[in-house]
Amino acid sequence: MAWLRRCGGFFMLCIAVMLAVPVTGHAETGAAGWLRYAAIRNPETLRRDQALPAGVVLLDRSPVPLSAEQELVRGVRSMLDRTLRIDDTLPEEDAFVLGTASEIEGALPQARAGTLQPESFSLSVVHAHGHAYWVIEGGDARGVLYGTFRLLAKMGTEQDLAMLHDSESPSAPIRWVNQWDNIDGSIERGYAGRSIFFDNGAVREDVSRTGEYARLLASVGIDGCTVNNVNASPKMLSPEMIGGLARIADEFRPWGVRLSISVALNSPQTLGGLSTFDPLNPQVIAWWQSRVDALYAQIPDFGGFVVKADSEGQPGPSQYGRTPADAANMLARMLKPHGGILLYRAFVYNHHLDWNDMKADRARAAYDIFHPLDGKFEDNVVVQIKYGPIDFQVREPVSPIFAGLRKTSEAIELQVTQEYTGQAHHAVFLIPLWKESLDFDLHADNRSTTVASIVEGKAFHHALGGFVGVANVGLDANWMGHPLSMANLYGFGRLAWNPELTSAAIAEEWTRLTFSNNPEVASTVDGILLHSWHAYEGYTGSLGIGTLTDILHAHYGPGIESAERNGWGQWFRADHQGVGMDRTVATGTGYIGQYPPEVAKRYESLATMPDSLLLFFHHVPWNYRLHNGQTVIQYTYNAHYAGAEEAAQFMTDWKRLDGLIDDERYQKVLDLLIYQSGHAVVWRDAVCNWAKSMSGIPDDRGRVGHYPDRIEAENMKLTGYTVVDVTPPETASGAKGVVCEGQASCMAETVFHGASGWYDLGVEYFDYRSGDSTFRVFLNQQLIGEWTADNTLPAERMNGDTSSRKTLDGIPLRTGDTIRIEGTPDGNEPAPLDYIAVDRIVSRTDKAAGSNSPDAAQTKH
Ligand code: GCV
Repeated sequence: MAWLRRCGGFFMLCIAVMLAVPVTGHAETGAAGWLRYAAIRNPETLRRDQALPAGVVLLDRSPVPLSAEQELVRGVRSMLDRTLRIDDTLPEEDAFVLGTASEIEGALPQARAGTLQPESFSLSVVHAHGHAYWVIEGGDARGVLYGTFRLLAKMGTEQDLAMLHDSESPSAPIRWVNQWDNIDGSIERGYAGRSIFFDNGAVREDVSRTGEYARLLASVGIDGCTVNNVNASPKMLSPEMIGGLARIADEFRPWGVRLSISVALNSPQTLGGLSTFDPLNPQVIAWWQSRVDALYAQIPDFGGFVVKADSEGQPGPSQYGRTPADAANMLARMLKPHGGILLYRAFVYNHHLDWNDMKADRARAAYDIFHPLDGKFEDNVVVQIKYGPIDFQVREPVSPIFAGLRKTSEAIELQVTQEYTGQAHHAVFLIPLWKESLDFDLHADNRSTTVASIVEGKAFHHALGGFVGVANVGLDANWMGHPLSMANLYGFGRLAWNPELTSAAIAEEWTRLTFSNNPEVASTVDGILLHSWHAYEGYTGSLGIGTLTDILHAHYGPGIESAERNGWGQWFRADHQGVGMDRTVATGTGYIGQYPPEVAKRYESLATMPDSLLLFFHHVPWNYRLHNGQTVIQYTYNAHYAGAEEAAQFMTDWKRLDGLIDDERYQKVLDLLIYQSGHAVVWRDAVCNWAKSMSGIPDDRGRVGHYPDRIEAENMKLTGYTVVDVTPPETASGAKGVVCEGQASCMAETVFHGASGWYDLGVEYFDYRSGDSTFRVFLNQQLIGEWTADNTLPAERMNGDTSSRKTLDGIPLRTGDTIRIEGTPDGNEPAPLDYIAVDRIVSRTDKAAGSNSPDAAQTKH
């Protein structure tokens, strides 16, 4: 198939489906993200220099279009092995022509695309003077850049460019990322190393990575970045810091990314030395004005402020009896003359709620506080709202405040960094979750009002609006820690640009650009991505109960009851009789009444309540029967087992890519998926055992609490190891483990009493954040496996965060064999063990030979 040919008088680039060329030995760190511009391989490339224009002319040489020109040259060079010639004027030959509307009008009037809004673009091939001009026309400079990235993405995904007639506009003006970077260089809920912006209390000397980040952001249409934590340091407004921020803004500017910062409302007091931070106090106002002036003096395109106030210990206007509108408007008025905006987060709630008060409900907070203020905000204030009323859980209903602000601009806050969704250790593609929120129809005023249409500003005719993604990239080479997490950053940008895009389309684009156009690679990676949220929900927290993680610490592994009996309000109120929060109007907290009537009616009644959110809204008996016919308890068991099985399948699926992508990323993802499949079992067992002991109802399939293939470490013959209780108990099999303390090394030994055969031998151990214990496994006297527990998991003790599995595949066991584990502690990590699992397998070789004899197997070894 030719990828380049003449067609109907037009030159066109038909980039054919790439041959499945095996890739071997070519290492990639992931630093390029989806901008790899991998070579488009095809044997029929002989005519390419006839069809592809050889030159590019840029009609506006200001910084943003210049980036577009450079990017086009870079992308074409890398993908097609051709260097475009840069011309100053329209050449007498085919050329790429880049410019804004007025420039195109002057140079190539035939090419004008009609009215283009700011940031929009149009792509077309225009024939004039006997030549073909590939025109990238922007509504403004950013539009030229976005159009160029789109064209390059089309090439990179091997789309047929024959009819290059594409016109796109962003859904909304605000398409920002927030970074939760602290000025000491750490990142709150960041899982990919230290900050690219800050170090040691200041902007870091070398900010080159920030420019690379801005390029990635711009490539998917993101136009703003808030560089510091919403739990903001007042020092963000010091003169030295503003100087540093100006350096970052210089890196952002060529990519059309505006810099903004989060501010602490008590800064006038803590930094300015005033006795108050009352937002209506004239001295306070004057102090803020001086800071805003200083910022715009150095950063003329400064984007504005993000404010977290009266939330989780952050100071706020309530201290002076003022409202969020008082505080927001005071700042917004100063930003307005410069085109700056003020994003005020609706994440305002009391984290000292009374657990014994059955009417108390954290979910109510945003609506209770912000709905009465509707219409009282300046028009450059945007209320920034997390998709659900709690906190980025694996599933939540959409926040009712989206429909509760008719006269106030709104932005949806999505969390790219996977705080509650596996961090940098589990593959979880979040686009389907976000799509469910964006597509949800709140039926305000009895008409269709999807969340997407609200934040786009269309539903209620808001002046502004948009999308904010908490990204938290770090200095690690691959930005997000887990290579597959980059799909979430990509997807956030693509959805913010166009929320109508499907999850499948986004997954496919990302996979092709990031890994390969090889159909085997694309379908395998897409399959994993598109099933991953469902799998994760399955093994962590189904039926809308929330992510059953340790909410008081890392928010990572299972820590189920940490959510109950405290002031944080992430309760699910489980007891022996039942489970779930009663948020009904009739008998519960009344939260459901905050939704528009049609939605409220659907949620209020059990008859119309969707199973997927049942426990978020209703308290029901464990044996309550779902619409799907299963009881709550049995569904809980089934979902957790199914989720863990899906996670194991991801690992198997990924192995199909061996040799089809570069070794480095192949191995890195494989290791992560192996870990994830083990940790999914930890989750599964913790939640199922907890639910069983809470409800007293056994699994009707007999799985929960019965593990015939396990040998508990506490039941093994121990030398040096001592038995300890693990808390919470469900995070260790049998609620106990063993630790090697005060010894150079320890041993746990058992005799295998099962039938002779081939087995996968899983060793469940605990891997603390610090300390690199080593483990060696012996079959009789033969060393069959050794490893170091050097993963960076977020705890320093035995629990659901640190429980990990090492599987030794294909071990031939005979009845009477001795299995011995030797653990050598390191630092504070006492080589802790939980159990070993001996899972019978039938190897491919033996299947072929019709034998499962360990004797035969051992001979072959
Ligand atoms: C930046 C959750 C997170 C916090 C975060 C907060 C917020 O509670 O755990 O780390 O603080 O949300 O969004 O402000």
